Amino acid sequence: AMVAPGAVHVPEWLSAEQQRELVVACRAWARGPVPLRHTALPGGGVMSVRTVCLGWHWQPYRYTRTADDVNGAPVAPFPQWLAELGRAAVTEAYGTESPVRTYAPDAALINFYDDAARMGMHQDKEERSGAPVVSLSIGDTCVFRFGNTENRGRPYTDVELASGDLFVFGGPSRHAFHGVPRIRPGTAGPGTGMSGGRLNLTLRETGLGA
Ligand code: MD5
Ligand code: FE
Repeated sequence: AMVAPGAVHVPEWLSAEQQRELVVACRAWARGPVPLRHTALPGGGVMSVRTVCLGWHWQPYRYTRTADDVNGAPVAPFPQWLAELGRAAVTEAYGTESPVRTYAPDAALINFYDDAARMGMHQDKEERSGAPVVSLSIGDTCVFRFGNTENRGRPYTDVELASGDLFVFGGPSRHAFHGVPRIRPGTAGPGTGMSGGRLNLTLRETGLGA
């Protein structure tokens, strides 16, 4: 379903098997070389979600190759199989007339939400590419707030993102404000591979080059 121009929600896109495989992969990435952690914010706070990155390490508010704000380790590589999944996602969302041939994500942010985790309204502006962001959700359902490009407030649309759902943000939706105001604990069905909480993977083209 097209939620706004360039913003496409595809419920139940990932199979149960794909979800379990992604959870297994994320568990391994969560152990290192840079561990899953609450990102420290410049103002002294920490994010309630826990994050691990692939390809490029996101720190507020830039991408680096090493996790200078965590343990100094080089970020884990971005695997080609995940880029292929990203191209399949863009094709699913936009059809074959889409920019799928050139979609080449080189970074992933993997966010883990426990029952109390939230993400405030923000824009993703660190990427120097007009390419879409691909979002994959696994585990508990969340309320995803999709806003406007002007400010954090209304108008916005609340969308429930459930396990296996795909969301692609491209075109004019790429720089919309968005956030996750709540998780719905215990809503993941059996067979997702998660034992509580929500996992979100976002695939991005940083535009930063090799
Ligand atoms: C999440 N993550 O569910 C969300 C999904 C993040 C983040 O917001 O920055 O890690 S990504 C949703 C997204 C990405 C890029 C653009 C837009 C939404 N958008 O324009 O609405 O953990
Ligand atoms: Fe975001």
